[in-house]
Amino acid sequence: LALESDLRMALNQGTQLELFYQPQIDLANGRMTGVESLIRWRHPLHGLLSPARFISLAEQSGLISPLGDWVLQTACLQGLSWERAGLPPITIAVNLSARQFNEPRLMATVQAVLEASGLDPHRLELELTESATMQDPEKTIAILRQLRELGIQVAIDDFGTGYSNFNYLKRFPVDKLKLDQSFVSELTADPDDLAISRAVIAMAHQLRLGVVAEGVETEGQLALLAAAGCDTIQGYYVGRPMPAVDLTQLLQNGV
Ligand code: G
Ligand code: G
Ligand code: MN
Ligand code: NA
Repeated sequence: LALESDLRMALNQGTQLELFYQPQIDLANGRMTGVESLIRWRHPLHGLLSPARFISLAEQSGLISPLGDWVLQTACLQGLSWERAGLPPITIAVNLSARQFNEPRLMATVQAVLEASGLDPHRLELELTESATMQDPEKTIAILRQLRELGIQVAIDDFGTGYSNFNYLKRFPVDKLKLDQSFVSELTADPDDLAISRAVIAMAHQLRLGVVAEGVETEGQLALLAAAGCDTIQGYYVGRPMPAVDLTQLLQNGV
C-alpha cells in the first residue's frame, strides 16, 4: 500500500509528522490546565492528514510502535520546553491506541521517554479507550498501578461509547473520564444526552474521578456542563487543535 510505505518513510525521515495541541479549560477558574496532543501528518502529496486517515493503518502494519514512541517523546519534550519557559503548568495528554497499550514493552518505553526528557511524570496524562483497557482487564489493572506509581495520570477516552463495564471501572485506578463528544454535540437539544452527561459526571465524582467534556462547541453546551459540575472542557469553543507555536502564544497570553 502506498500510504503505508509513505508512513514508514515519514517515520524514518521525521519531518512530516507534527503534534497539534488542543487546550483544556478548568471550569472552576477558566484557566488552561492541560492540552491533548493530536498527531498530524503533512503528506507531501495529500496535504495535512488527520489521524483518522492513518492511525488504523499504523495499527494494522505495526508502525504504531515507532509512531507511538515518536508521539510520546515529542509530547514530553514539548511539555518540558513549556515548563522550562516558565509558562503556567499544564498536563500533556497523549492518546495510546489499543495495540500500543497492550504491548509488553509499554512500561519500559514510557519510563525511558520520561527519563530521557526529564518531564515531571505528573504532567503526563495517557488517554486510553475502553476497548484498549478491556482486552485484558486484569493486565490493565497491573499496568495502571505501575503508571500511577510513576505519577502519570490516566484518562478513559471516548467514555460512554465503548464496552463500558462498571465492574472494571470500579477497579481501574484511573484519574479522569473523557465524556465523549457524541453526548455533548446535541446537549442543548436532546434531554437524553443531558441526562447521560449529568449521570456520568455525578458517577465520576462519586468514584473520585475528574470529568473532561469533549467537543464543546457552544456557550450553551458549556453552561449546561458547568451546571452539571463538569471539571474541564475541551472543544472548538475554547480552541481547536493547533501547532505548538500557537499554543505557546496562548499560554504566554495567560489564557
Ligand atoms: O485529531 P482528531 O483530530 O482528528 O483525531 C482523530 C482520532 O485520532 C481521535 O480518535 C484521536 O484519539 C486519534 N489520535 C490523534 N492523535 C493520536 C496519537 O498520537 N496516537 C493515537 N493512537 N491516536 C491519536
Ligand atoms: O478520540 P479523541 O477524543 O482522542 O479525538 C478527539 C477528536 O475530536 C479529534 O479529532 C479532535 O480534532 C476532535 N475535536 C476536538 N474538539 C472538537 C469539537 O469541538 N468539535 C468536533 N466536532 N470535533 C472536535
Ligand atoms: Mn483523545
Ligand atoms: Na475522545
